[in-house]
Amino acid sequence: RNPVNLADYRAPAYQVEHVALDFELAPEATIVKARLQLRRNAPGPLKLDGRKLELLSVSLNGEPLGDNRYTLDEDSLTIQDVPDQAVLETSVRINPAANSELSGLYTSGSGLFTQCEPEGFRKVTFFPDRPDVMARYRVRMRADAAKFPILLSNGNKLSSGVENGIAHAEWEDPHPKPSYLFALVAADLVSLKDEFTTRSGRKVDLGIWVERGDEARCAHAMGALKRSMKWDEDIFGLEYDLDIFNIAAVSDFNAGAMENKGLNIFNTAYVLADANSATDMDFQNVERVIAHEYFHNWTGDRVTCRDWFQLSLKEGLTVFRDQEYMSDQFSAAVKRIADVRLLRATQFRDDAGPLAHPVRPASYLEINNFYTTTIYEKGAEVVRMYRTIIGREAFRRGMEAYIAKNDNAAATVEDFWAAMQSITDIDLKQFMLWYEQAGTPEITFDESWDDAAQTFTLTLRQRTAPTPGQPEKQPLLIPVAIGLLNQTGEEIHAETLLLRETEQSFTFKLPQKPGAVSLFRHFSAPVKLKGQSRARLAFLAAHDSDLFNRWDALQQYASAVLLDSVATHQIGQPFTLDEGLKDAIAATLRDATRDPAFAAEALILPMESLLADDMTVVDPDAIHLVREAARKALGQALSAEFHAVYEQFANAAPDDVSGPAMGARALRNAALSYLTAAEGPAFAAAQFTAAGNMTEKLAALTNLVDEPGPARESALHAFYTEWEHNRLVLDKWFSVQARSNASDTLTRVQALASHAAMDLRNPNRVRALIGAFTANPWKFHDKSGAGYKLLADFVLRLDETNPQIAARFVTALGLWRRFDTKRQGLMKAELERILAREQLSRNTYELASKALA
Ligand code: HT7
Ligand code: ZN
Repeated sequence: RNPVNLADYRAPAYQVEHVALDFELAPEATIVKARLQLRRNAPGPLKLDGRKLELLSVSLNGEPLGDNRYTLDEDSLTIQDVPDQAVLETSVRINPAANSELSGLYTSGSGLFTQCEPEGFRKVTFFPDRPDVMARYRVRMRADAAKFPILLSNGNKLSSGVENGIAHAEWEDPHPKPSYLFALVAADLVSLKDEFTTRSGRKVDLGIWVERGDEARCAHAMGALKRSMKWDEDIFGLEYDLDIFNIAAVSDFNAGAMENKGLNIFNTAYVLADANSATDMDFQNVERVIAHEYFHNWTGDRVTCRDWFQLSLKEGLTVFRDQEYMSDQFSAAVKRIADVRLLRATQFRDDAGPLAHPVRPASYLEINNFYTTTIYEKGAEVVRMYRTIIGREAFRRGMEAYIAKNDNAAATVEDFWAAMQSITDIDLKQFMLWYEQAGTPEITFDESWDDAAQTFTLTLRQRTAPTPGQPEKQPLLIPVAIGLLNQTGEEIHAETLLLRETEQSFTFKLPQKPGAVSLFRHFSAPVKLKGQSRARLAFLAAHDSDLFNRWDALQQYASAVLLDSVATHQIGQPFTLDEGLKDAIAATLRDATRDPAFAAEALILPMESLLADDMTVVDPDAIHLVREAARKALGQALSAEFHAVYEQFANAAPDDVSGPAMGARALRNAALSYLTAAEGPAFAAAQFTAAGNMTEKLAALTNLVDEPGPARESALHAFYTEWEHNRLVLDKWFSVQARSNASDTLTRVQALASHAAMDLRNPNRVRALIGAFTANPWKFHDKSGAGYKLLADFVLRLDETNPQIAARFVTALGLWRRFDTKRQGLMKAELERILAREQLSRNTYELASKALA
């Protein structure tokens, strides 16, 4: 198990200028013939990656090669003495039906699909499967026309037809691309078609390919695709560059979607949506993922990554672009709140544990383990900071420079940095540390007012705690957006400061002493700000004109008082509701009409996992009991206000998925959660029966499942009976039970693990049960250790069939050091049990061993 190191990067010995692929497709035995036109690029033998391929023949410049001319091992085919220009032809047999890893060519339902990022192409044919080898592709396919009438690949279609019951098609992609962007689909699908005309007049045929019967649920995805195409032209001047853009949906998929050139392949969960079966959140996820994959056409496909260490170059940048797109479609403040919520709940956690790694890692055992929130979400924050530091206009020019300079090439994060530096006088040298240093910086501050000089001085300090392999940290370049408010909350000054030192002071000449400072407005850097007083937080929660900080101040205030209550609970004292929290929630309800979506966010108390992050020794039981007690006490104390909001926002049409309608439903459902806590399940039961769409239905069910009894059983039964034939909705049925607070959740999850509808080959179903269960801290951390055992059992079962998915679940045990000694022992024992398994995958081995280190 040797790590791959960034420092060992070497250019490939050969470039592939052109590749012709010929597929005789059949589920159990597919023959792949490849013809590679090679050109020498650097010294060394020709090394082709290949895994689980049965080599049938190999020839060089038309001459068959005997097995004395090459070396073949489990992972590669190496040929010495290849001329500087050569044509290599190989023929291999593969078995897609036996491919349960869902990377390479695999079967899903009755179709054949590929997933090649990051290293799946090597399971299709022998090839230098690395992103800095960019080739032009021509693809021919043949398959049984009865089972596989639709044959798709990248680029433009040259021909297709049926002869003697055999379907055939030929595709050509004019753009050079790395092998990870190759895609093929052979299936019995139908399509929703549309078209888009680019701003320079290119007519693009759009197709979304799904199973028969699902066409009616593709309209939202198609709308999102067209909106994304237009937005990228308007905002970044980036236009689509082929005549066809296809999306194919597949039920069995390891991730959300894949940006293959001209043929995106999507998890059905991010394509199919109608109000009956999909929640508002699902609609937004479809919009976001469609946009994300479309935006990769330029940030990923046209400009790709030199090696996988640069993964955030495309992923961080593309997440940033999809965040901006979503922010333009809906409310910018609410979008920022949702993004920061996610960052804190996932990336900040990872950054504080044994799996912490920089945005550009220096080493990995298994690249599939590095599709993390650090690469994606922190990577997006890093891109956002460039913009905050140099300004919007300069950033846009920097993007143009980056794309112009690296078009059709494989780039590094230095190339992105250089493009940004090329258009600004601000010295960005220090900024590269954001890519190299792991960990979340902590910021503390001091303020002073000089009455005589009428100056206000703000002193900021930064510190990043040690992370694995990085004991010492250097100070980062941190943009700090601030607002100075007067005593009544009006803004008297706003500016973005650049913090470069470990400690640095900034002085402002002001007409009056400020009442409060609002720091890190719109979350201008991914840091933890410490040391704000409760009085300050309450003031900002009521007055800050930066909506993000107004929300954040309330969250920080609520965290502080709930953590106090946890401490009180631990010494056996009863819960009492903090008056300040009650007042802030009451104010939010009073103000709700102004921005219902914002109010809905502000009403959600800090998540249990977030409260846990601020405890030295996490006490999942106390955290849960206190948070529930607060919800109940608030529901009781503000009963009339919650009832009023619940009634007032009842009028959104069930199939209206506009921002205001979604905001109204979100607010109403937030109120429902307090009302259920305070008054029992009657409201939820009524909403369940009356629900006009899935958002209302699922919110009602979520409240109902917390209480064992007939109301819960009949709702779960009705939901199952209505939706048992819709896989995506059935996933919700699994999740809602795994997230439940009910006393019997553990035994129910155990039973669901062997339910007839549980399907280990389907990652969505596994995530619906096990992913949701690990996101239920109170139940997962049950002090018996049964939750840990259940997880480890799943990891070991899944590791045999789908190591990518298995390994992801190991991270749930990664924070074992944060718990009491009993839980520590139980979690550690499960990690050790996983590691003791012989023939553990590299994926699971890497994460389990790092978690224990
Ligand atoms: N770039 C894509 C990543 C992806 C992926 C990674 C590992 C295994 C399966 C996968 N499917 C897709 C998706 C994206 O970020 O756009
Ligand atoms: Zn992506």
